[in-house]
Amino acid sequence: MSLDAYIAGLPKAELHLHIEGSLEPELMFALAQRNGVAIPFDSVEAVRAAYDFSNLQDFLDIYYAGANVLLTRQDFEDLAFAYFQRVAADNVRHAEIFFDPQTHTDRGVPFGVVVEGLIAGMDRAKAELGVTSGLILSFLRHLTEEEAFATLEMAKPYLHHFIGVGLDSSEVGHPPSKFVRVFAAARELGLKLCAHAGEEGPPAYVHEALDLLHIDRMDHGNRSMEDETLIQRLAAEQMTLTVCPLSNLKLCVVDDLKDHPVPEMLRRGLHVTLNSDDPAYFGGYVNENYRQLAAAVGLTREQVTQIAINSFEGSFLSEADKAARI
Ligand code: ES4
Ligand code: ZN
Repeated sequence: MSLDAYIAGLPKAELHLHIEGSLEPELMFALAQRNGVAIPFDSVEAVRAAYDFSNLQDFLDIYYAGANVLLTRQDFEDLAFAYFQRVAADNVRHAEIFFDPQTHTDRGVPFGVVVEGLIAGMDRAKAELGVTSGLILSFLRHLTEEEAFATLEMAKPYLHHFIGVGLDSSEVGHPPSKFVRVFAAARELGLKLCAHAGEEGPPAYVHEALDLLHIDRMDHGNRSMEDETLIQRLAAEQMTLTVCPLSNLKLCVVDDLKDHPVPEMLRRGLHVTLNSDDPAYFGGYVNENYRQLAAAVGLTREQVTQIAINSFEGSFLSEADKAARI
């Protein structure tokens, strides 16, 4: 069996996925039409041609613009279900998905509309596809901690729908230290904690995510590899890293997949998982991330298997559920 076929057949969990980043151009056009929202593109091809980024901010500008077509509960349900349909074909059996409430509430879309729509899509995915999932509320780090607190307040009536909080958007200039209090408040509410760290930001931001936010899982973490003490610490703490190879390539975090840090991360005993981040924008879902990275750096079948096991181990499923599913 080829390695690609082996990857396709492996049961996997996806732990780093922004649901707004799974909005394919075809659905963007359909929702723009359904909602009477203007978008600055003539065709699906023109949208895809615009997806040429030189850094994170380049991408974020287009990603937030794309999200403008999402208005109704049905839009969010359709968005989520389309993602689950696509990844069921990749044999993703469980997904823990981020959403950015502030991207929607700041446009006047009520918090409850977003959450109820996403949950409806997740419930359908479980019933119709057998894919389980959890929802992670992510704070936009370019906004203030006060605004993050306001978002957490809006989340309180829906708390049972969330497994955790995250921290995303523009990293450089917005260190984890900015969000210490709101992360402590989220933990008090029983939520797990994730943060994007070391994607573009320096190793000092990764230290802050560990020391000040007390995260349970790290998103990206690439630049940890510049700091020997950090590498040893992440290994000792068995911290799960949700690495996103095609995202890193498209956002120029790496120049070439051949230079991707995953092989070194594995050699150093880090708990690596592979994920798609924003698959509609970065050119591939989970299996494509496994395949392209494996081909570029020469991952073995054993390494690929370990990464898939890590994806369940690093999930926020209960220990009993993990044991049943690995
Ligand atoms: C994101 Cl790749 C990435 N980094 C930070 N924030 C994000 N939000 C959506 N995708
Ligand atoms: Zn991300």
